[in-house]
Amino acid sequence: MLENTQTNPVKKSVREDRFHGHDYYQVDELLSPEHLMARDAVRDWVKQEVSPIIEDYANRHACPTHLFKGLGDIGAFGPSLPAEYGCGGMDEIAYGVIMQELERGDSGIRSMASVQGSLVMYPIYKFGSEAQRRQYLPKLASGEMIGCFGLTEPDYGSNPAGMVSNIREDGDAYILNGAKMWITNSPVADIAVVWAKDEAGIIRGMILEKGMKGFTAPEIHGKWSLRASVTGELVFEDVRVPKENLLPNVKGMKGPLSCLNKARYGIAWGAIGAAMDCYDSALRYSQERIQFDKPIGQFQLTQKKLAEMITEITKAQLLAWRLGTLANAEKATPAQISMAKRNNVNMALEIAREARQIHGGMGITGEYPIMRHMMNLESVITYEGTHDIHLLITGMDITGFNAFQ
Ligand code: TGC
Ligand code: FAD
Repeated sequence: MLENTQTNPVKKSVREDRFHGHDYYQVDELLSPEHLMARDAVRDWVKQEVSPIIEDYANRHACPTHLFKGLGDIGAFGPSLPAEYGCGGMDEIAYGVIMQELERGDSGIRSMASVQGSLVMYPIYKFGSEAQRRQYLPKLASGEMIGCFGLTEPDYGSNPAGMVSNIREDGDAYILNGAKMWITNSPVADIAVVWAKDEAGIIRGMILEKGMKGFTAPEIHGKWSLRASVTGELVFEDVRVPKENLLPNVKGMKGPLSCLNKARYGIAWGAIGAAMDCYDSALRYSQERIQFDKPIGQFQLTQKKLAEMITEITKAQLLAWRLGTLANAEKATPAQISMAKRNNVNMALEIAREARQIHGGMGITGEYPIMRHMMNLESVITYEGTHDIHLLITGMDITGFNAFQ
């Protein structure tokens, strides 16, 4: 008689992380030694620092903020920004594989890194003054300082151009009023990159520091998704923002949207990590779980699920890798990034659902990572542009008709 390995979900235990990567099409051959080294280093770090604690933090709806320093140490913040500001100086594929490994651990951990690197450090690097770069980037890269990005408002999510947050000039400062909603890391952030309209209605970016009078960041409680990531609001009541805190080199929606390109690119890779973790767990479970005196992996219906999963993961890997080569050549278009974000996140969510089925009842417990990934991915498919917004971006690109107007 074959032996079952099902464990008791009621027994409190730290799940052993038995993950290993999957590379059905030898995509590793397309990666450089530097990419592989970065990937493996982050994979090891996730096994040591994230896997043993993540289920507990997610259960408690608490953010493991102590990991910010470790993320800085492994170079997860701004890996493709220049080394002269304390950043990684690597290419876009290295950034991608790092996001993949972090999200393999948890989407919330990847969120910590992608907000900090793509939505806070990138705009400071791209649109900031030299003084702003020197003041903020090294501390953000090391994890000594935490940042957040305020674009979404309570009444303007998919349509951020409608935002009502505003600034008016007052001597050597701007007076900021308004509110932002759903802001990753806001309650723990030292600085916030905030987008608001000036008196002419033009969108401007600025850097706010914690402690500025009239600036608060209350936490949003009760999320059933991304429970290990902290989310909050940003509230501005006559906040006096010194003029030197304005990002001088950008005006209009292309400012925040350029940052989103970076973050969406990272998510296209990150989602592969979550999918791989679900597949890896389901494959092992199918080989170990016995029903009708056979491993369930011997049933054709289980094989169909697993074969479809690895096919979709492989397609997503190739899409991400090609997007990475285009990004390295500075040729990746926003619409190409939208396609990869939309496809890969949806793929990961579908795989999480199928993997849950393969785990049977055990799939709903914290003994396996599946349910946590699945719930996380419900946010990932919504933030950084919803699934349908990305479809409409592709639609606009191929037809030439703008469905948003
Ligand atoms: P539209 O009128 O089309 O364009 C305005 C200006 O922006 C330019 N542009 C872009 N530039 C760079 N990158 C892009 N992706 C761009 N898309 C457009 C455009 O060329 C134009 O430039 P100019 O010089 O002519 O002024 O813009 P629109 O206001 O109609 O917006 C279109 C739409 C719907 C696609 C856009 O609003 C959108 O993407 N909406 C989705 C909102 C979104 O993604 N929000 C994300 C918030 S941040 C977040 O979720 C963080 S989660 C982080 C985590 O925890 O990981
Ligand atoms: P809505 O825009 O109200 O959309 C609701 C539904 O309507 C969606 O299904 C959408 O696809 C659909 N819809 C809207 N417009 C159209 C249309 N034209 N055609 C067809 N369908 C449409 N934002 C930040 O600025 N910074 C952050 O750090 C940040 N972190 C986040 C963290 C989490 C956990 C979450 C959940 C969100 C975060 N966001 C952040 C906000 C996120 O980007 C928005 O939730 C997202 O852009 C969608 O906006 P909304 O929630 O207001 O939905």
